[in-house]
Amino acid sequence: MGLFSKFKAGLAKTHSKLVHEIKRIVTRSPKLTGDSLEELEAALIAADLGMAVTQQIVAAVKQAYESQGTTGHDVFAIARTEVEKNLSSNNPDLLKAPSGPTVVSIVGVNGTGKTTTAAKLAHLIQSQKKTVLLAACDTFRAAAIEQLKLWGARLKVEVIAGAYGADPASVAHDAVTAAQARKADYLFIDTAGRLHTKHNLMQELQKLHRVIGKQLPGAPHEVLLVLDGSTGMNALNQAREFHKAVPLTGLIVTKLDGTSKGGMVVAIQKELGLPIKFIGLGEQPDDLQPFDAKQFAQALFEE
Ligand SMILES: Nc1nc2c(ncn2[C@@H]2O[C@H](COP(=O)(O)OP(=O)(O)OP(=O)(O)O)[C@@H](O)[C@H]2O)c(=O)[nH]1
Ligand SMILES: [Mg+2]
Repeated sequence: MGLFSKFKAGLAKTHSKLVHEIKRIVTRSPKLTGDSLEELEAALIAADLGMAVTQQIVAAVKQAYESQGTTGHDVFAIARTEVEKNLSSNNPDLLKAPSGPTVVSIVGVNGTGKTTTAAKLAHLIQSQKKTVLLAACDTFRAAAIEQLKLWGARLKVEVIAGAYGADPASVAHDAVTAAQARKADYLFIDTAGRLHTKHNLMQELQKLHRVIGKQLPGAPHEVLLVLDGSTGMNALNQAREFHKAVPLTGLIVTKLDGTSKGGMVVAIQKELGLPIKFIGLGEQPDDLQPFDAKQFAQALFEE
């Protein structure tokens, strides 16, 4: 499947709801009266595009109608253009350290998809013929280490792990040592789920980053926050709080395949200005896509 087909398939729920709603609105009232503009606004908000972007789209539709008279088709094109505009500053490329392993710390609240995403990233790097290691730094949740080891066995990626209850920072330290010894290109660190409101757990994460930063200057080179796409605007708060505690370099939004609120990606990028690096569109290793603004906008609003 090509990249765009994957975007389209993964975002099908959001797409079909949006397109269905917009068609219903413009078919019933092709002239887009005040009432139908309000309905358009409601449909965009329901897809979690956020107030700012929604109002931008509605204003652009209104303006187009006033200046040239608009048809249903134009609404889709206008929405696409506006969404793309809001995402255009986004740079999804993973950083590469100038020398030595690039260390990527994967953080987020419980259950957002961190472990699965770490495995998917390892798979992606492998497919680029680069070498990769995984670090099992969730030493807290039962079965978390086995979960990552299973992924490692499935993908044939080495997993550096410690014992349950071990200090995650010491496991991370071991993993960096291993990554340096193996001359690995990338090391992905799977961390335990933690609530952004739990001060001691955020300190634990700061310590982990501090320890590997001393060991390997520049590490972690990327700190990626994994957000569950179906949690809607609550994700914004999570991102703000994590960013305060451990400066983030980017975001990954998962589970977009299971929600009709995929517009939250646009709202989040607009609000936070942090790059969306990848989106998760399923549970398989291949279901992680580097974020592409143009294709994302198209996948949401293609008629
Ligand atoms: N449909 C779908 N499911 C996903 C995606 N990403 C992760 N999942 C599923 O979400 C569930 C939780 O994923 P994990 O990777 O264990 O989440 P986690 O953040 O590591 O969880 P904790 O370590 O407990 O905090 C699993 O069943 C995954 O298969 C996605 O993009 N789409
Ligand atoms: Mg996990």
